[in-house]
Amino acid sequence: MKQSLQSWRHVFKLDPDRLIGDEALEAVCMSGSDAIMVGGSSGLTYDNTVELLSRIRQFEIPCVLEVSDLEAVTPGFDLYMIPMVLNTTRSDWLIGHQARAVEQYGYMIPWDMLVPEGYIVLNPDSTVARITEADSRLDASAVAAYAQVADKLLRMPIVYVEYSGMFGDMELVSDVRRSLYDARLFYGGGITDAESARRAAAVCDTIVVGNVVYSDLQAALDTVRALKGEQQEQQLR
Ligand code: 1GP
Repeated sequence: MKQSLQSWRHVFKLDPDRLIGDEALEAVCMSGSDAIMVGGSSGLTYDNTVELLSRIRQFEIPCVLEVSDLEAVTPGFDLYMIPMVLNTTRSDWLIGHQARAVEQYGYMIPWDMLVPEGYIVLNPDSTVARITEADSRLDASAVAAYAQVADKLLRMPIVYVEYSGMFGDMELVSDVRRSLYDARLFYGGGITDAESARRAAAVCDTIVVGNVVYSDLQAALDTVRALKGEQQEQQLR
């Protein structure tokens, strides 16, 4: 599964704390997206995570858990993504919570199923920025520097530029991508239609689409079509 992550272009992020009907969930899982990431900044519990996982498991799409709350960690996911917030001002969100989790549960951690994500949180008004007390007013060169620390020093496989709730600065994202050597660049935030999906996909490796699933399902599905059309065109060339 870790290998297949290298080819993901489109991921839907679903929040166990938000309601999604069976038909909408089926449409999301059958959309042609490359994976479902289960996660959210608040309100995750064991129960709502297990319930969402078991509903997604009716379909074949890969399903990974983004671990933001130890209480919500449940077995049965394909991979476990471990966010480490690079631009937090509190070391807990970079490494403290993770170290305490290892201390408590180290003996049962399936290490080969874990994938660290170096998060750079850039929307100061987002829940994740507030919770992690991220220093989100960074210019492009500062963001690129964080990204390079993650990629070249810490050897993280994923750098995740997170604008959750707003569409970010695509020039900045493009600069970040140019600065990376090995890491895959995930971008998430404010992708609400085919056009924003295409613009983000042009400057990163993997786009993550969250909120619009709950506010406008059709537009969410269009974000997949926008990318799959692009892939078909590339194959025909
Ligand atoms: C959130 O990056 C994801 O963690 C997606 O953001 O909800 O704004 O699409 P949106």
